[in-house]
This record gives sequence, C-alpha cells and structure tokens, in this order.
Amino acid sequence: MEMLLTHGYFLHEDPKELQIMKPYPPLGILYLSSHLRAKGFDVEIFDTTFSSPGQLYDVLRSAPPSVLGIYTNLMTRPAVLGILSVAKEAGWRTVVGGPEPAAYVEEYLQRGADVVVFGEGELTLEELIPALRDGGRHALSAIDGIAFRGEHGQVQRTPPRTQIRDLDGQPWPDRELIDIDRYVQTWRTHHGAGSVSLITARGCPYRCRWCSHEVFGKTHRRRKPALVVDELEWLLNRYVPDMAWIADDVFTIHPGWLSQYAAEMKRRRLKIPFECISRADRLNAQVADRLAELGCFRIWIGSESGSQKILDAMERGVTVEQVQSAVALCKSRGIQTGMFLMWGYVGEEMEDIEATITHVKRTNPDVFLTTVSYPIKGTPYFDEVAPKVMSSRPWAEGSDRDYLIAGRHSRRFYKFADQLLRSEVDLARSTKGNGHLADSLGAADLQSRIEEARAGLKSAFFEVEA
Ligand code: B12
Ligand code: SF4
Repeated sequence: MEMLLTHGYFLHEDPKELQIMKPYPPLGILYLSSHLRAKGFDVEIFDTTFSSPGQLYDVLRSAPPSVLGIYTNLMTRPAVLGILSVAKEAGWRTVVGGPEPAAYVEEYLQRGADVVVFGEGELTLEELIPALRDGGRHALSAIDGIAFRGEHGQVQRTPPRTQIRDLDGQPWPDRELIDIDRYVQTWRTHHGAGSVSLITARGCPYRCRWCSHEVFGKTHRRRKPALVVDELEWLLNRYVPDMAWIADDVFTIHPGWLSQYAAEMKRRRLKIPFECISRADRLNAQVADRLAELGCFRIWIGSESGSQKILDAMERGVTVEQVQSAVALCKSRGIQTGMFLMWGYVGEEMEDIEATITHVKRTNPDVFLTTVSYPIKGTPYFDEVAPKVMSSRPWAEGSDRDYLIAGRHSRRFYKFADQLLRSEVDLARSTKGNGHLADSLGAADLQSRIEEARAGLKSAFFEVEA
C-alpha cells in the first residue's frame, strides 16, 4: 500500500451526532482515492465513521507504514491529532488536508504532520506520494500547494496549486472501497429513508464573510448535467436509496444547468426525493418548478438574520425580502423549507434579534436551525474579530467553535434569544390559519416561555462572553 486515506470523524464518539444519526461518507477522500488509483497508486481507505480510534490505531501499528493522508475539518481536530501521534510513533509519513489545516499550518506541523496540503488534493498527492517515498525536502519544494518544515525547521510554503480545470475528467468517488450500505441503512433505521450523497460542482463564488473558502477558493466549477445523471443513476441502481442529498454549496446557482439536468433526468425517467442547499437569490419560479419536478422535498436556505444591517455586515448579498419570497415560492411548489440562522454576528443589537424573530414568524419555514456565530480562522469574519478572539480551551482539544469573542453577549443570553424565537414562532404558528389559538393550554405555556425568555434576555443583557 502506498497511501492510506482516513478522516477523524467517529460517529460513536459524538453524542450529538448519535442523536441526529444522519451520517454521510467523506466524499473528499473518496475522490482522492479514485483519482490516485486511476493513476496507478495503491491506495486504501480506513473509513472512521462507524469505527473507533482504537481500531484505526491497531491498523496503524500493525500495517507496514507508508504515507497516511488525513482529511481534517474544524470539528475533527482533536481526533486527527490523536491519529497523527499514533501514526508518527508507528513510522508513517503523514499528510493532512481538507478545510482546516491550511489555517493552522504551524500547529499541524508541530503535532505530527509532515506535510500540510492546501486546497484540492488530487494533483498534489499524485506528486507528493512519490516524493515522500523517494525524495527528501528538495523533492517537496518542487510540489505546489503544500507546506512542510525546511532544513532548519522553518515552515516552507510552495506556490498555490492550480485547480482541476475539468471536473468531468475526474473519476467518481471511490464509494465501493467503503461500506456505503451501512450509511444508507443507518439513515433508513433512524429516519425511515436511506440516503446517499453526491456533488455536482465545486466551490462557491459568493463572499459571506464567515464562510470558509480554504479548499476551493471563490471558484465555481460544474460537472456536465448528463454525467451527474450517470452517477446518480448508478447510485440508485447500486445502493437503492430512498433519497439523496446534493451536497453542493449552492445547488441552484445556475438555472440553465438545472434545466438541462432536469431534462436529462426526465429523459431517463429518473426521479428521487432529494434535499439540497441554496441561496434566496438563486431561486425563482422557474427554478422552483424544476426542483419540484425533480423530487426536491426540502431546500435549505441560508437566512442568517432578519436584519438587513446584519446581512449587509456579513456581505451575504441577499435581502430579507428575498429570503421571504424564496421560502414562499418553494412552499407554493410543495417543497419544505429549512432555514439556517446565526446569533451574535458583529454589530447585532437587540433590535436585530427582534427583526430575526419577526422575520422567522413571517416566513414560517418548516424547520430552522440556529447557531451562535463562530469565527473560522482564515475567513474575513475571523480577521475582523481577531483582536477580540479568545480561546475557551487549549487549541488541541477544541475547535474554532470554541472561540469566545470578548465583549459579546454570553451564551446564556443567546439561549434566551433562542427560546424567545422558538416560542414566538410556535405561538404564531398555533394562531395561524383559523385566526384563534389552536390549543389554549399550549398557547398559555408558550406565552409564559416568551415572558421567561424576555426576562432572561434582560437579566443576561450585561453578561459578556469573555
Ligand atoms: C457535506 C458537508 C457536510 C455534511 C457531511 C460531511 C461529510 N461527511 O461529507 C454535514 C452536514 C454532516 C456537515 C457538517 C458540518 N460541517 Co460541513 N460541509 C459539507 C460541504 C458542503 C461539502 C463537503 C464535500 O463533500 N465537499 C466535496 C469534496 C470533494 O471536497 P473536500 O471534502 O473539501 O475534499 C477536497 C479537499 O479538501 C482535499 N482533501 C480532503 N481530504 C484530504 C486529505 C488529504 C490527505 C489531502 C492531501 C487533501 C484532502 O482534496 C479533496 C478533493 O479535492 C462542505 C463545503 C464544501 N463545499 O466542501 C462543508 C464544510 C466542510 N463543513 C463545514 C462545517 C463548519 C461543518 C460543521 C462544523 C457545521 C456545524 N456547525 O455543525 C459540521 C461538522 C461535522 C463534523 N462533525 O465533522 C466547513 C468546514 C470549515 C473548516 N475550516 O473546517 C465547510 C468547508 C463549509 C464552509 N464553507 O464553511 N458538513
Ligand atoms: S455561505 Fe454559502 S453562499 Fe455564502 S460563500 Fe459560503 S457557500 Fe457560498
């Protein structure tokens, strides 16, 4: 074996994810594997999702060491550092890639990574595997898109790697090397429908300040519609899923592409329920029609805030009204809507929180998810708040989600904001339709939760995060 690819996501170590139980396979390393195998490399994958650190460590200690490549995102940092330390002890040469390590090159090099890879890994690994096997530091300095320690221990970075121009020339992800059926079955057991994932494009050209663009930059490259349909058709035949998730950043970014894709699906008489993510400004009547016709049952829309001031501060590039009409449009086509919302962005005041509550009540999506905003290193948002960023845990034990922002309201404050939002929306829902309270007891409960949340917001108003 010339390379073992893995990732640090262990479902059974994550109590929150164990409740959610919606695992998806790590497409990035599956793409790396298929590319490298097509080039003649002997590559294997250790999929950690349903496994345990101990099982991976056993493999690392017992297999003849070669090159270990690890996908890392901001949540998997501690697990990846554990893997690096065992791998180094066992004599592996180690490479880390994915969205996280580029922002923490020194830290990863210090804790066991021999090389950090920036951006897409396919072309870089093709050169890196032989260099790590046969060459020394000199060989590394000729490879674009990496960082490593030079002769005197200094961090050496090479020029950026050119991205793959033609995604259609790339093989599909190597799903057959891992147990996809187990993913599908896990979905089916916990949600009644087995799901598969695929991507139709790479990268997003928008500039939302808090969003990580480490891997694909601001490019957007799409695959040909018919070739995506080939992959989906194969997935349907091979794994017989009940639904699919199109894991693109903005699936509906290109209406012309979507129409061609829909026409090809229709021509082959293919249809599968699916969910995807989009932006309010990339949805219009024609796009909503295509989505409905294709079987889209839920669309996730980044709404983030009901305050235009905050949306503008985020450089989100959409208006509150656009979100409201996009949600209404999708609903009118029978597509469920999910909204992402963020508390605590720079500049958010009580009136912006109220605006978000009014917005969600008015928009009434089927489901909404909230987070307290966190600055991901490498993003403009992080740079903006950097002087106020404080760590709540040692770097190696946490993630960028643990950053505190000095002077911002406390987590307790945002818990009350969340309680207020949820109770207000539930109350508004219970009174909608027939114009009176559907359940007077429920309504009374909600009213008291609203009062409790408002009192909580007042009492926590001067509590700050750090
Ligand atoms: C699908 C997805 C998910 C899914 C499923 C994850 C999965 N198993 O696939 C779900 C919904 C579960 C999810 C959850 C989260 N996600 Co997510 N997710 C994505 C998304 C939209 C697509 C991932 C994908 O398939 N990409 C396509 C493949 C081809 O790209 P790739 O994985 O990056 O791989 C390439 C390179 O990174 C590189 N590479 C990858 N691995 C390796 C390894 C080596 C050795 C090398 C050399 C190179 C290399 O080469 C690959 C091929 O070119 C990305 C955004 C994006 N467009 O990538 C966000 C993204 C990865 N997620 C992100 C975040 C923040 C999260 C959450 C923390 C969100 C939250 N608040 O809960 C959680 C964390 C979950 C966890 N416990 O790990 C961030 C990560 C930021 C960061 N710095 O780490 C991203 C980048 C979104 C963003 N733009 O901010 N996510
Ligand atoms: S949040 Fe979505 S639309 Fe904005 S830059 Fe990131 S991927 Fe693109």
